[in-house]
Amino acid sequence: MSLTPLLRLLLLSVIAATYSEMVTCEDVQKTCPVIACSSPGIIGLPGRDGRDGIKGEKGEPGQGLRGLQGPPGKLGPAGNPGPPGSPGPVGQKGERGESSKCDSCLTDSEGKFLQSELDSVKKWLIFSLGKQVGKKLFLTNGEKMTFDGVKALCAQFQASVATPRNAEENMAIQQVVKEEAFLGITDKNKEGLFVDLTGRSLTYQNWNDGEPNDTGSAEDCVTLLTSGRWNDISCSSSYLAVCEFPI
Ligand code: MFU
Ligand code: CA
Ligand code: CA
Repeated sequence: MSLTPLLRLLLLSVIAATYSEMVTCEDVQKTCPVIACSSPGIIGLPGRDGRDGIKGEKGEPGQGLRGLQGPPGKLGPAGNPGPPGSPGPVGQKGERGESSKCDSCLTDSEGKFLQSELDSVKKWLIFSLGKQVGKKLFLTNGEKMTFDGVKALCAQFQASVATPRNAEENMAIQQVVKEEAFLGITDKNKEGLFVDLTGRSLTYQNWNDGEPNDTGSAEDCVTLLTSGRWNDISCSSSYLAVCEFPI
């Protein structure tokens, strides 16, 4: 709304007069006793807006619709390590390690050298003293002794009393000895039933004619005659000792 300058001036005059009349007559009388009081004037216009009041308290939550669920949050930090698990099953035996623990161990080449030397010595021994058949080596020390003496002698050398399992082995023993020798065969447990020293029955036999005859009911051991045939004989008699060695 635009007011003419004249109207604006008139309005300002009225406002000014109103404000001057807001000072009461009594106020004026205190300072100026000359002015006489008269009847009250007209009620003035409302005053200007007051200043902003203090901030109010926080309101109750609104009742609007719930929003959509947001995206998943970022990955949290790693947790603490858990307690140790129970021991697993025992693994397979590992391969042989380097011989770093023993100072006196042989190197591979030293071992190979010694093995070849040992093989040579075995051959000389077989050539000069014994007779090899398959995996058996028959050897005699040339001594005559009782059957129990032969057993003990052979056991001392991790060997057993010579026991031919076939004609070839029987001949090998025959070649090793030039005299009658004990074999690893007896009928001590049951008369007439000849078995080897492990108790197994015989699968090869080469008895001399008329043997075994258990002369004097006292022949429970067996000898190899120079002919290669077998005879039952007293175990307490003395004959050549022949042992068989596994090779
Ligand atoms: C035979 C053999 C005996 C003994 C004797 C001298 O008997 O059977 O074991 O060797 O000869 C007659
Ligand atoms: Ca007998
Ligand atoms: Ca006999």
